[in-house]
Amino acid sequence: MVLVFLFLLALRGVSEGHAFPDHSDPRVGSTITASPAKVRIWFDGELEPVFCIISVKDMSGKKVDKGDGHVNASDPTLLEASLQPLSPGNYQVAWSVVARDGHRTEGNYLFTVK
Ligand SMILES: [Cu+2]
Repeated sequence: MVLVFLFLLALRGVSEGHAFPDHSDPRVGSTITASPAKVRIWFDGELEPVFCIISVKDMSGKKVDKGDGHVNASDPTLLEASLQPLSPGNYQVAWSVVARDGHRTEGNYLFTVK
């Protein structure tokens, strides 16, 4: 009984490490003066490309990314999407990823184009 419990604890230890954003471009909450070509989010661990989603919308909910959101082929910690030309305003980036340990994390943030 005790051994089983210890074994479960060990498994749990191994499964830690789902991916969280480390930094992004544009940065969270930032105001930038030019329309960026892309949104890029770097995570603190490698992602499972098939299960990762990124979308960018304006405040009316209109999609402004080009629908090409993907994990970068040469950097499995980088999730990115190309953008249509953005007019001044606020934009929301939403992301949902699965890390190599199979755990999903998701979140969103805003940036402003001036
Ligand atoms: Cu995890």
